[in-house]
Amino acid sequence: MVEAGTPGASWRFSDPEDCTKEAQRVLRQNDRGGYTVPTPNIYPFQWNWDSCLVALGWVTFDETRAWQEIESLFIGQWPDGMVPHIVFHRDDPGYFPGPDIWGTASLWGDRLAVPTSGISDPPLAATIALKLWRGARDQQQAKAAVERLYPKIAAWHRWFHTARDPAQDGMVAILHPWESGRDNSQDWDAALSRVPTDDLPPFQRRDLDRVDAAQRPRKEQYERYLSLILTFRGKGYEPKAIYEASPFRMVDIGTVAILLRADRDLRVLAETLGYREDLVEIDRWIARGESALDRLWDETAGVFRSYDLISGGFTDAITSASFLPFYGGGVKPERCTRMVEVLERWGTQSSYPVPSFDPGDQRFDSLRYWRGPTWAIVNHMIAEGLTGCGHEGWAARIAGATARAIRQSGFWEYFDPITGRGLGGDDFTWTAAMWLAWARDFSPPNDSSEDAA
Ligand code: 9WN
Repeated sequence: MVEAGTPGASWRFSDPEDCTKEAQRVLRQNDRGGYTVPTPNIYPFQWNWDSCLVALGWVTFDETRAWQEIESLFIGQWPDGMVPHIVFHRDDPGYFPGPDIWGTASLWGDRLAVPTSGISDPPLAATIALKLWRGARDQQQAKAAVERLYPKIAAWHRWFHTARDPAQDGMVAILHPWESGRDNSQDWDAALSRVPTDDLPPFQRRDLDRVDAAQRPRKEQYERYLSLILTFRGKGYEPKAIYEASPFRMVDIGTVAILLRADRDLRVLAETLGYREDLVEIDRWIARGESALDRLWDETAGVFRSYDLISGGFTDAITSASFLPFYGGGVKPERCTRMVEVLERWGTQSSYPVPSFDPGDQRFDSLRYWRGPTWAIVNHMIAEGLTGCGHEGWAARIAGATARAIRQSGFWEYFDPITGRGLGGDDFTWTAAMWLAWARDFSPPNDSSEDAA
């Protein structure tokens, strides 16, 4: 069992430079040659949105390696354009559900280079590719990488806008909580309760060998995660069949916001590469995304919310993803102001914002994964979006709190937003990457005293 990091009288890293060296060490340690595992003990494969965000860490000290991180992800791309949330480059018994449960290895004959999961993840690749290209010291290398990546990323976006949006109205659906990256969020409670759990084969979770059960999803949730996989597998992962069969069909506000931003960034890539013929299709995607975002605004709560396509209503949760439209961009100023008011309230109830769930709601749980803890990657996206709409003060506050949690506790998967205690897996790649790419610039100066917080 991993001992979670507790902030003590002294910081784990009193000197930010030591923190930077350690972050680089974590990335190198978790490098498997072209891709980085999130943390070896718990997640021994390549994860999709992890890799995209981790590239932002790599680029701070190895630009070539950053491009590899994105390119290796597309080794797992399906012929229909879908980019899976896990790529199983090598087998490893340390994770459940592994490639045997997903059963995708023979699905596409020899058209699939490696086994993968059968669902996707929030699409960050276009945004990260554009960012890497803009900041590249080696412009020749960057342009060549973007030229290789562009058609693959465009095919992935096309898959989201067709397979997951049959109504063609921008309400792009996720069919499994894992596709949001926010697995056990309160956003999914009601929809998950519709997922049947009779006739499940016995299974053994591996996450609880390594992490305290109080910090992980519950058994009832794992049963439903597995049930959905087996339903999709039974239908050969055929997009129309699984869309119709899934009792879980949710418009995740996080995915909609990230996809909208990614479509805008894909448009810039297309224009810069001179692919003007693609712009009409991308503009259509952007218009649909903007209209969906508008439908997901809850005027009463003053935030965006996720939506249940089966029950036909908003979820009853306000989560950190409700703030990701800042990252998506284009939120009207009056809505930004309302959202910042909600952040203000959350900020009075948590010293390390942004908690993954409303700290004023009785269902808030400061330890349990996506039901309360704060995550560096989500904080990074929210802060970047806040800067883009003129709320630099809040952006700096979130960055400073993230830097403080890391320097006090280390590179944990997530943190208690009340105490800053590190939770989940240690030596976590994307937390180290967020330090390198962003949080370190907002860290207090070298000082070992608690007052520096
Ligand atoms: C399921 C790898 C991934 C992240 C997700 C996070 C967690 C997996 C799990 O770990 O999910 O995909 O087994 O718990 O929720 O966001 O990409 O770090």
